[in-house]
Amino acid sequence: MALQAPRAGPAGILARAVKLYVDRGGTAPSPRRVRMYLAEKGITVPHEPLELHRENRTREFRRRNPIGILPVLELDAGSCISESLAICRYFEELHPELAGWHASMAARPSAKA
Ligand SMILES: N[C@@H](CCC(=O)N[C@@H](CS)C(=O)NCC(=O)O)C(=O)O
Repeated sequence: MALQAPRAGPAGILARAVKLYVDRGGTAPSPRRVRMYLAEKGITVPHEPLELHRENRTREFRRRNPIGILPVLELDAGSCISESLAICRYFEELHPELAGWHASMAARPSAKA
């Protein structure tokens, strides 16, 4: 599923996810957590793969995340969200209707840990 028109997101902010910065190899655990979450929800976001330990440490990338780690979600409003759980929660609030964390009450606590 491609992301639809923006709606009121977390904190009532209208913003659309435009790009998810991940590691090029796809093996880093935190970016993988977000990719797995999005796959389970059926949400598609354009990915920008970066070479881990190099491209994520550039001055340009640190404008998106001052501590220079992945994943980072860039929004069309120009702001960025770092921290894999915060990114998952952003999508969860935008798309609670899609199966994911809400699919199983029993699984929910471990998914959010
Ligand atoms: N708590 C953060 C951890 C992020 C993190 O440690 N990212 C690693 C990859 S798993 C990273 O970008 N390392 C790059 C570096 O150290 O240069 C999250 O969940 O997003």
